[in-house]
Formats: sequence, structure tokens, C-alpha cells
Amino acid sequence: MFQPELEALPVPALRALQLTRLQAMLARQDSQVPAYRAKFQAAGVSAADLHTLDDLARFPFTRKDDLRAAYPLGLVATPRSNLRRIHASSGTSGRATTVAYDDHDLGVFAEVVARSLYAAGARPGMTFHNAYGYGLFTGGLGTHAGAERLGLCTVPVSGGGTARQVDLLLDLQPEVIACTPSYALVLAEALEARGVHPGDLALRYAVLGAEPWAEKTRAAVQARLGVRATNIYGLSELIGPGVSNEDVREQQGSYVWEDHFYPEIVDPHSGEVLPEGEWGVLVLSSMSRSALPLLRYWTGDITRLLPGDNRTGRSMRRMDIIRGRSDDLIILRGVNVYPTQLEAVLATLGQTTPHYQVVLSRTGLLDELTLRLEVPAASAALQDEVVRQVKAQVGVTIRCELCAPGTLPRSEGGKLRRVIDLREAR
Ligand code: DLL
Repeated sequence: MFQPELEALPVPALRALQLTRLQAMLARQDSQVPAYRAKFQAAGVSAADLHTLDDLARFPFTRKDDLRAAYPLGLVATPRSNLRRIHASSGTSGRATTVAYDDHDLGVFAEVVARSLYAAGARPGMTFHNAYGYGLFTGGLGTHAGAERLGLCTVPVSGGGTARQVDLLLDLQPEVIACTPSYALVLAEALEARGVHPGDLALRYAVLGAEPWAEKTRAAVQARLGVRATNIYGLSELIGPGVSNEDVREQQGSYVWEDHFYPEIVDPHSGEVLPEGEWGVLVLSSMSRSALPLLRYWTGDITRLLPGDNRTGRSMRRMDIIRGRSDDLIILRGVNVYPTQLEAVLATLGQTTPHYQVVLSRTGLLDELTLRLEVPAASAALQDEVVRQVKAQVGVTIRCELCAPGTLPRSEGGKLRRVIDLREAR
């Protein structure tokens, strides 16, 4: 562990720390952020009403719309002159939002990323190929600072320019790589096209995140790059990458750095808090941020919480993979489907590559889902098997279209859009 005194804090002490930090956060919001004061008044609560962690459920959520309404810096709880950095969220759904950090927040950011990279296998002295995009996106600079904190030699290559990335992987022989999972597959293809084998590289660990992915992709990245791959999760509103990370030794759910981010899982419709183990929307409070403390932020990401305290000795809870965003939920003839569930089905079938695309269309009044799959060799039997297994495991009837290798869109370094919705276009 990078910080055993925190990562393995006994649960009662961790809960006590969380309560104290949440109380301090509420007091700060109440006194420094007029928009929060107004929200508390409207909800009939006051900052002093949090006596136990269960009381948190009485407090209002913060949503993306609150950030939009306060654009650019209306929720900031510190004087402008204290700010040291501003990032902007990707703005893939609706207008972009900005997030701000002071010195303290940048310290927290570096710390949680250092912890994440350590859990992913990185150790001081290793070289780190950082292919997350640098710029307004939090991925590049956020991961960079954490890598420096851990003591890695960082190559700030950023996203894109794949041929150059291949050169650098060969010339500098990094042990650790970080990028989106879809871009890891692009790099694997480019390396193979150049006749490079995993044995020609020093790579050992890949830290993949920023978009949903599942076991099929993990298996492909691990085999083709010769690495062990872990999931890193985060979002700009909370900090950026480094809200949680898997431990490379178990690869079973990402430890939420619970001394800084308080997780809840809520029902997507009622907002009610759900028990541990149930799937729902992840809601996070950024307990120790000073410039932008967010209360019960509705991430829109669908996951579930799993207990901590297993083989790795950490007491902090883990989160499962992100099945999708609540706004990505496809309701197909009454059945809920997330793209990662389809990827999970593909993992149970051989003969497919991890490249797939989901196309939604409408014939008459009926919605259709077509799963487009890249396969080395198309066969009617495989096509039927995919349809049959999706029906059996997910409960929906889909169409399956097999495509030749290299024909589906690839990541250009950033997040890949897998779902194409043609229903509105008609
Ligand atoms: O994507 C921060 C990040 C950078 C995370 C690098 C990991 C690695 P945003 O651009 O604000 O921040 O997008 C946040 O991306 O709400 C999820 O929907 C999605 N996301 C992030 N990590 C994962 C992951 C960064 N590991 C949004 N699995 C989040 C699935 C992820 N989805």
C-alpha cells in the first residue's frame, strides 16, 4: 500500500473521519457558497443537521445542472486568487462545465493518483508512458502529478499520434502505461502491425479508465501488450482520475479512496440510498476538497459497492465496473440494457475481438439494437450464437452484424463512443 495508515484504517475510525470531514464540508458550503446555502434552505436542512452518516440521505444531491447554472465558478468556495488550476469536463452530453483547484486540492489529487498507480503495480523508479490527453481534460495532468508524487519517470506523450507512441514504447521501454482501454487496443494493433511482440517491450502494468470497459477488453489488452491491467475511475467534478483503482493482485473492483470521496449508491428513479451490493447510481461527496467541495454529486454512473477488507488488507470499499451511465441506459422493448453487459456476453464467447459497436434504430414503432462485432472470420453459426447468448444472458432479442477486422471506429486517444443512436435522426 502507498499509505497503509489510511488505506487500511479500521472501519470505525474511517467512518469517524468521514463524519468529521463531511461536517466540515457542509459548514464550508454553508458559509462560503451562496448556492449551497440556498439549496439547504430549500431542502429544509442546515449544515448542523449531520449527526451521523445516515443523516446524509436528508441532504440534497448536486447535479451537473447545478454546475451549469453556476458556470463558470459559482460553486467555488475559496477566493479566486487562491485558485491554482481550472479544468473543464469533456462536455459530451450538454454544455461543458469547469472545475477549480487550490494548492490543497492539487495535493489531494496527486496523493489519490499516486495511491491508484501504486495499487496498479507501479513502483518508484519505473518509467510511465502517460497517454491520457493533456489539456483541459483532467486525465493527462492529473495522472502526471500523481506519477511524480509516486516517484515515476513520466513521459507526457498525451493522446493520439500513434506511430510516435509506438516509437517511444520501443525506445524508452516504460514499465507502466496509462490510457483509455479503447486506445490501449489501438496501440496493440499498431505494435502488431510493426511486428512488435510483448516480449520486445518492458511494459508490465496498464492503468485504464475514463470510459466503460469490461473483461473482454481486459483479456485482450493483457495478452496483446503483455501487461496486467487495472481500472482507474474518476470524474472532473470530484477531482479527475483517482477516485478509485483496482489492486493489480486481485483485479476485482476498484478501491474507493474513501477518506476523500464518500460513496453512496442510490436508486436512479427515487434517489433512495440502496444497500451495499445493489446496482444503482454512484453518488459521491468530495469531503476534503477546499476550492470545489461537492455534496452528494450525482455521477450518473451505474455501479455497485463491494466490501473492502479482503486479501489486500484495505478497509475501504470497492466499486464494481461502471456498467454505463444512467443516461446511456438503453431501454429496449422494456428491458434495461447497458453496453458493458453485451461486452460481458462476448467475453463468454471465443472468436470475437473486443471491438464492438451498438447501433440503435427504429423500424415502425419498434426499437432495434444491432450489435456490430469485429471477427477474424465471419460465420452464420457465430452470428446465431451471439443472438442466442444475449437473449439468454441479458434477456433481449438483438440483431448481430459481423464485420471484418479493422472496420469499426477506433479511439483516437480519447474516449470512444460505442453507442450510435439513429432513432432520433429519423
Ligand atoms: O474521465 C477522469 C479520468 C481520466 C478517469 C483518466 C480515469 C482516467 P471526465 O472527463 O469528467 O473525467 O469523465 C468522467 O467518465 O462519470 C464516467 O462516466 C466515465 N469514466 C471515468 N472513468 C471510468 C472508468 C475523467 N474507469 C466520466 N470506467 C465518469 C467507466 C469511466 N467509466
